[in-house]
Amino acid sequence: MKVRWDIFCSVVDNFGDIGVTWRLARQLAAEHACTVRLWVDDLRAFERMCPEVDVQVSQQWQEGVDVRHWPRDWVATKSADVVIAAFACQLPHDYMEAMAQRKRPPLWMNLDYLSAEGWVVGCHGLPSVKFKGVQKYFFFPGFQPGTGGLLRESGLIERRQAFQLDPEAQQQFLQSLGVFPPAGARLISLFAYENAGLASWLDVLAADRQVTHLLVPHGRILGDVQRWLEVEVLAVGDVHQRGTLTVQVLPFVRQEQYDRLLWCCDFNAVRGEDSFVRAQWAGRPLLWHIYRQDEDIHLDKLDAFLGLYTEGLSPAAKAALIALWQAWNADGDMAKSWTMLLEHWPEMTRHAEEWCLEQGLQADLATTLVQLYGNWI
Ligand code: TRH
Repeated sequence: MKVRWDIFCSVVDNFGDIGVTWRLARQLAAEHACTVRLWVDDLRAFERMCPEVDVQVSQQWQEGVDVRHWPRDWVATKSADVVIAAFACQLPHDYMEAMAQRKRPPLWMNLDYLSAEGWVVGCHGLPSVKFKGVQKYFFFPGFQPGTGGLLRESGLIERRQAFQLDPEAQQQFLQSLGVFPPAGARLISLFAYENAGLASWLDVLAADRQVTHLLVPHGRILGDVQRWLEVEVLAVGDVHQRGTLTVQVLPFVRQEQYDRLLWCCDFNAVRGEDSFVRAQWAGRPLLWHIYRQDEDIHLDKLDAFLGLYTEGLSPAAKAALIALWQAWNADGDMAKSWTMLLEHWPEMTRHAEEWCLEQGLQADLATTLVQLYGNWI
């Protein structure tokens, strides 16, 4: 009998909630032969990364996953064997009642936000609340042994490496997006929240001797790009040149295409949670715009990740990377730290691949979940 999974996703804002749960649901269905229902309360956010999604229907199959619109008025349904509440979302009361009515209670887990902080190892797998005898557990993704690991599809790193060794495949992919960078141009992708530090970065890129082609998927950073370019409008497909910098606006593409974009680029600016992880699997240097939280607690998360990621870098390269990431996350001046980072480019590039391979040694998040269920029953 196939194990049945219910994954609940409430879209708070942006694309991380649906991005993570959609990826997990697909992987459980494709690689672990699980029967997966993905309950999503906002299909419009989902449609952006999976254009086949029909936002009008309450049930549909997408890539082997039973996608359900999570309605405000819950319709009674049986509980699955494993229940995942993503990012502390509150399950419908009637569904929890259905969980409690099962002969054997389901394995109920809260899939938490990703953090590199040390306490995550101690908290991963601990019991959380109980509902009528059904115990909920914390599941923490992470970078260190003892955490739930990171989402990584089987063979991902090998596919990425093969693609990066195939200039023709990369060129074809970029051309399919209307991107024709001049030979030898440095390719950078830019996915970020609004950021006052952007102007100083673009200034230094435009003044550099090295030619840069900056690819900006449609999103929140566009306003800052537009202000810097001093143009009235900035739309998908627009290309502008300032000095040695070309800025091109791309559409928001499906997740698989976004992966390829990251694999093509020499440097990726990413944000939130899922794109941050995907940039690490790209094996290229990256810049993280972390999701802002109250009382600046996100800065602790940033420092914790930097602590892990910079291990093994030379002191000068480490200082340059930390300065750049801190400037980016505090609307600081990017010019000096970017110039510093460029001095360590080969080391940064080597290090990004090493970090990716090292992380790839950990069990991936979906496999960890499946193993956990196996041990639990
Ligand atoms: O969209 P985000 O800012 O999501 C955030 C974070 O997850 C944050 O931690 C959370 O609290 C908040 O949402 C609610 O960034 P993230 O996590 O990178 O998600 C973006 C998703 O969009 C990711 O799955 C990659 C995908 N994507 C595409 O599919 N196509 C694209 O063109 C781009 C740029 C992204």
